[in-house]
Amino acid sequence: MLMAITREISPAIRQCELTHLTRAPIDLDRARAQHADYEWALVEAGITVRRLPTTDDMPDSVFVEDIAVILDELAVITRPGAVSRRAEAPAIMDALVKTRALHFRPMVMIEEPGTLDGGDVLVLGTRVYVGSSSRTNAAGIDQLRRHATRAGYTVQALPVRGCLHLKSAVTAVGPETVLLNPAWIPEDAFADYERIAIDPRERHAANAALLPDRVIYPAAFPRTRERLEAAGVKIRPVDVSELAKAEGAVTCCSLIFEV
Ligand code: CIR
Repeated sequence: MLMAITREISPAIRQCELTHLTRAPIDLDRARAQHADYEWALVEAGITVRRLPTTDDMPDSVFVEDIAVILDELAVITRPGAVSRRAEAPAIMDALVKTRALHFRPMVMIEEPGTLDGGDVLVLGTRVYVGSSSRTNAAGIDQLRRHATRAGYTVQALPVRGCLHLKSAVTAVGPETVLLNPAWIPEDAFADYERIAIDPRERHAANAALLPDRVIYPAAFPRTRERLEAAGVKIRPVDVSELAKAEGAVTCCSLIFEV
């Protein structure tokens, strides 16, 4: 059974971390409605959703993806690069216990001086790609490499330039297919995969959330959506315009794992 952890939007989201965007007013009610529709898209795909509560001192806590990397064999609790986000981890660990995610998976932690954001980790089969970014440092990458290698994965680090996370630049849209922004990630790093490039007029269009039979995809990128559909990708569109103002996209709002 597939399970997703999500987390409600903090009223403090207006004070969220921003790296490449300028602050724009966020309509909290609208953001919550959009987030609820995103969760509904997970439910429609047969995924059981567990939404965690939050508090008003965790502006970015809706972006649960950054706090853990859940492989079939182990769960890695990250140490986020933004200090303001480190308080988000205990509730996620608690939820992993309660959802039985840790029943057959050991849990390991990224430790100081390592930093790692889950948004920098792209898992394609037994390959793990990890972005070296403003959030994820060399020590964090080394620790992830050690843990994932032991579990049978190969780990490749890639530089992240021009965007926040590796998954701002490239995500999976099928078992052997990636969607990428060639301006932010060298295409040849993914030469072994089918590649779909975003429409260059839609810079933030490379983040798609792959579910077993469909892809959750932002309504804001119709031109890239056409390219995906032409390649046979089934799209469930979501309007995430308010979360986009917080520099979030669609992978970042859930942690999906098998229980
Ligand atoms: C941050 O800067 O940490 C948040 N405002 C956005 C995080 C988005 N996370 C993601 O795409 N994995």
